[in-house]
Amino acid sequence: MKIAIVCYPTFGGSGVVATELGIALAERGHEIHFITYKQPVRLELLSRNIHFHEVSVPDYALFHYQPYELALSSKLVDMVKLHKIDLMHVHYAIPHAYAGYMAKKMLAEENIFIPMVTTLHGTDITLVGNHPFYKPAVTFSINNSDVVTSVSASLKEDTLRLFDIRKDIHVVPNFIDIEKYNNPYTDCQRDLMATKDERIITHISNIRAVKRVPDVIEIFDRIQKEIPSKLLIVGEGPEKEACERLCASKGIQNKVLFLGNSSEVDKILCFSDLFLLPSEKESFGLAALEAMASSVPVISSNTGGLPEVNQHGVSGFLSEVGNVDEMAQNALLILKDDTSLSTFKRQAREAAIKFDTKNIVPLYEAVYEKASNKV
Ligand code: GMT
Repeated sequence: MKIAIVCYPTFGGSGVVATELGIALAERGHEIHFITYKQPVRLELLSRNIHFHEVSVPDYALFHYQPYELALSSKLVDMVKLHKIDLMHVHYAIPHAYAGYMAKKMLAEENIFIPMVTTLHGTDITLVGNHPFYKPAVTFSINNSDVVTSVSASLKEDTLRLFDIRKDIHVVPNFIDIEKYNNPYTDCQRDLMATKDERIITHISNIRAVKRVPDVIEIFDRIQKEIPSKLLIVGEGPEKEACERLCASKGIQNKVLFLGNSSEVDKILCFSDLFLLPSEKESFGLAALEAMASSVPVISSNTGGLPEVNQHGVSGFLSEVGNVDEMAQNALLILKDDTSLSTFKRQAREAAIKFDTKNIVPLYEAVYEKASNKV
């Protein structure tokens, strides 16, 4: 099929999933057209089956807000016609599903009928989309998609609870290329980060309030009092400075490394012993899955879709949001000796295998088939 993928090109999980999906579909013989405002971060190599079309929004002084949705829907119309695209797959409801719907309507005027699949990723439903300013438009664009998918059963429940939805929602979980992680050829430079006797604890996120990074620091503070360890915080975001100040106030700034954004998380995870994800909300937790695929056990909150990913007592442990004492105790249980750590490492990897690309991407292909039969 010729598929247009609309996504955010940033480090966020929705953009990463959309990009990895496009790459996997291209490998399976589909022709993929990424349509967004910048080349997606994980799309390093363009290939015969992968194309990128940039949406540009020229600045015009009259506009207080530049109309991105308008430019995106016009670009979609032009690209669908030029490349004879069969289907649009939009990731993240705001504003992509809305722009996709407008493109569909404009194309229908020219007797071109194209199906649209919308994938809901999380904050488009639980945080932003639920705001009264956006809710009618989000409800409308979900109801007018040909097929809707969500990345977890929990996100499906949230969507049905928060919005007036008349559509079936298909759960298609996040996925990872299991071969890419735990790769014996990865250049695993552990000694750059810590000494031999130290455990390495990692957190990766966009350092927003929803991720509760201060809880990460609280948990780590308790761990480092018992076991020599280092904390690596990967990512950039608005809470970063406050977190740096918190580390300084606790006197642990020399044990916490803020590494900034990275497009090579597999290289960081390969030398990590434990992953912390104590989020307030998390529709799936792709970062936790990437850790597990790298044989890194996960201490997480039990919110949203996390219990569908992290198996309590197997790939790590889950606790109530904010229960940093319990999270630290469970972390110590995993880290206390090499036997316990290697058992959890093995189990984390095993629990990740069911989310391998080859098991999940065919579910999207089935969704495309279903959507195509609807127009
Ligand atoms: O919160 C993030 O890490 C970014 C966010 C996004 O919109 O890109 O991630 C959401 O989508 C990911 C991919 O489906 C999910 O794995 C994340 O759990 C989800 N984030 C939240 O629900 C907070």
